[in-house]
Amino acid sequence: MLAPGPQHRFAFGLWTVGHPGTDPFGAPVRPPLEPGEIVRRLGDLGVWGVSFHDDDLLPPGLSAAERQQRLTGFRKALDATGVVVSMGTTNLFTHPVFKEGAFTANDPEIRRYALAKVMRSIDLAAEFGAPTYVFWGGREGVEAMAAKPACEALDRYREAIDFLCGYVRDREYPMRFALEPKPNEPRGDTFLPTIGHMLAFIETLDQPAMVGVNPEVAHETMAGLSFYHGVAQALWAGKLFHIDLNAQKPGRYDQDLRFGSEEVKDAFFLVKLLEEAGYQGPRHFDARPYRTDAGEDVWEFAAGCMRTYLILADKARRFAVDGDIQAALSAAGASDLATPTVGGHTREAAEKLKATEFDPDVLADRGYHNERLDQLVMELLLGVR
Ligand code: GCO
Ligand code: MN
Ligand code: MN
Repeated sequence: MLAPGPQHRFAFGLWTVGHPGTDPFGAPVRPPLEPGEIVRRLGDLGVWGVSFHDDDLLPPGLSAAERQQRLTGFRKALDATGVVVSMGTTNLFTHPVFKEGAFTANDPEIRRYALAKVMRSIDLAAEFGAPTYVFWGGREGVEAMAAKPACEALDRYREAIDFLCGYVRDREYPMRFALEPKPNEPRGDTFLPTIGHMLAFIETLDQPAMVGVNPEVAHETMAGLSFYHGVAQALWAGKLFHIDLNAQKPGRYDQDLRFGSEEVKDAFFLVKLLEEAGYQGPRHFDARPYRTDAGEDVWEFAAGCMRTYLILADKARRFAVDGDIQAALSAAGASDLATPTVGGHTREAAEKLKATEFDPDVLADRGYHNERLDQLVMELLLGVR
């Protein structure tokens, strides 16, 4: 039950297990891993999918022969393991050219360069059959507020996504886009900072149906928001195309910790939500091993992400059949929320409702027993039920 397999649709980015442990204060602590080797090791662990930035698979500056060698090695590892490419994305943040932005750079030449880089990267992702293409706006933001008119920046952001939707349609790639919000880091403020901002932005696009979101645990948590509620709204809107799973302490820099290693109750309700909603997309881990760890521990980290997910999924199944929890849910009135309030508006219904006599004091008398319910959840998670 706790052994990962392709049916679980677990996926990792090449840059996650491959992360060398650099941080703003420290040098690499782990040697680079070759993409083919990453795929083989992930395949051994029961991972279903792998994702990459253009520069992860093909670092800039390779000769034509080196490029070919890396592509062939990657392809062979995919074929040998059955691991699929579940997502592609572009590095629009490392090179100094993007220091002032990519799609929202003030310099139109840099914006055009960014679009050209993305189109080449989309071609690469399509070549490997990636059904989803992610856009994380790493450098799309600003420190000096005066330097970048915010509404024009959104115009340029929309222009870029519209142009790239047009590109994918013209090429007839079976690919959808997933936009990934983040409130800040590396920029002082990032455009489209939360799931809610992103959902509103998508509705303004030329092709809203082909664009959804790729929310990340760490990012909503950094903003002090409930990731669970953000993901629920994305699911409700039919826009959860992809998800980045990791862990994060609130109020910190983007920590990208092993899934479930912080905020366990939040992680539980997230897994419960994804499983019960029948989410079919990748369970994609965008996390990195602790900088203290090296060698084989990288694979402990990857296995840990999946094991915790599966443990929490099992807890969600127990939640559904636990008699005490179900009784506490009834006492809380949880299932009554599914009952429509009044139905659609008619003049008669409105008049009837206005004429009804309510006694708010009687209605207010009821207690909802939420303490008991929450304690039962804690005991389930702490392993005593
Ligand atoms: C981050 C982001 C990235 C993106 C990745 C894919 O905070 O660094 O989460 O890891 O997810 O670039 O677009
Ligand atoms: Mn991410
Ligand atoms: Mn992140």
